Amino acid sequence: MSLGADDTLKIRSFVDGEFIDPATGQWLDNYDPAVGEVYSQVANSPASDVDRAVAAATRASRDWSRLSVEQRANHLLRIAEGIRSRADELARAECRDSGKPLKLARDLEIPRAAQNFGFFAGLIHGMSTAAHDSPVGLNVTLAQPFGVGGTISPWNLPLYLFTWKVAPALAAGNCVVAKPSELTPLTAAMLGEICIEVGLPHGVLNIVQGSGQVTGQALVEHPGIRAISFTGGTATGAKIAASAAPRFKKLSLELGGKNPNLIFADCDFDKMLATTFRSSFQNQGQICLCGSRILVESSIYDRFMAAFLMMVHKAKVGDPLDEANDLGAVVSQAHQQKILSAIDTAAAEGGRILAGGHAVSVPGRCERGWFVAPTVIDNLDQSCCTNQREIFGPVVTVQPFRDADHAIELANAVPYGLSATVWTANLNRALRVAENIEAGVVWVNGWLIRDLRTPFGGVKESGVGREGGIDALEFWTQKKNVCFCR
Ligand code: TXE
Repeated sequence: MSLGADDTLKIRSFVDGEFIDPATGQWLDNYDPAVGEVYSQVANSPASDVDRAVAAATRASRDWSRLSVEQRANHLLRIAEGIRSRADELARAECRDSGKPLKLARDLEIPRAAQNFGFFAGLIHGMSTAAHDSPVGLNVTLAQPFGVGGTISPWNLPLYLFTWKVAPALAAGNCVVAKPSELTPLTAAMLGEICIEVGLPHGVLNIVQGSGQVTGQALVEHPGIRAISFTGGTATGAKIAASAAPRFKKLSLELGGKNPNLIFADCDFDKMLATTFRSSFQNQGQICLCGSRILVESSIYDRFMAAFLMMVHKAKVGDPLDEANDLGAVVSQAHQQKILSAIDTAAAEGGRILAGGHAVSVPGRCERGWFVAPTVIDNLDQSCCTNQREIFGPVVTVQPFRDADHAIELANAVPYGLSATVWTANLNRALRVAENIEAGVVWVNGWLIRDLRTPFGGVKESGVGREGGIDALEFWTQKKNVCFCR
């Protein structure tokens, strides 16, 4: 990264250990969503830059895949340390690039980015090789890396999700060509600087910056990349799957969600209320795990609504640098418009907007930023558009349910199946509900508790494949059986 001739910050691709200009000379404007202004430019790397990155990764992969587990783990640990040593700077960069509250980036996301490398550095020590003996042969099953892996990550948790994909791919012995979102490219570029600082061999991690249509598509189509891990919207996931299928690439797709939050009358009300506020509005609702459909047992519906609305009305939306604010800006003007138009649709469908429902103007430095008030809507049927489509903003709907069966029916009546939250003191019921909910992740009496050893992913239109723990290392390797014949 450096300043261009016009003094604008230029965010370049990182290829073979150095930062390069896009071969076509094309740059995209990059905005600070909290102030609504361009503050840098990001390379829109064409297919030829992706070629360069894949060639560098292919060269590097010979040595990288032959390193001992300790040597590879040490490189990952040095990256983790490099992230920690620049944590404050990274958190500020993430806040500026995405509009998210600084405290969220600083306390959760950047520490987790470092932890992703540390975790997989540890986990590879436990990778084992299976052997099956018989009178006619001894079979040894090798788990071999692909050579070069591709990763495509979104803008909502930029460095957190970028590293969540890159770390296991590298740990398993692959070199990587990684594409961050063009809306939030900055911290990935800083990670490139960290790779230089900690002496990661050239070509092991390459970061191609650019749009999905240009750079992302080139990465998906590249014959040198045999496995791709993607997190983003369901529509983009479908496009990627359609490009990858005829090329027989291995895919992991983490897509959207429309997650239910099931609240039974016997729950710990105060804990549920505080957590439900977070699961609704953390990161302005732009987390695939946010619970955007709140389902409440009828007997406590009025009590819940009164208490929840009081919290929502008190919530502070504003400058993400100000620690007193609960919500920052949404990621872009286009995304703000998408959220506001989803709220209009909800009103047209007969929804009652009980809180929010509008953009927020923030005086001072952020007066032109893109903010949306936390919004609560009820009086909508499960089948309406609002309750079916992902909004990915600070917008939740609330619906009453009669009993557990009704709650499960409502929970499952969407095309998605990423996560769910169940609030009840009755653990038998919690287990039955959890077993019957169509989701890859279910929390009982909590939310967003993530143990990196556990599998993470969705069912139905929320994706295919699992990330996390040993599942991630399995994704990034392919099995080869070698039979020593007797
Ligand atoms: O994401 P995209 P968008 C959902 C959310 C949001 C919607 C659209 O509902 O409103 O998706 O968001 C790259 N080939 N989520 O359009 O397009 C792109 O450059 C290869 C849920 O911003 O999915 C970026 O790096 N790559 C979600 C990444 O895909 C392509 C997080 C994600 O962008 C590509 C984000 C292509 N043809 C949005 N087109 C979650 N699951 O957490 C785009 N990309």
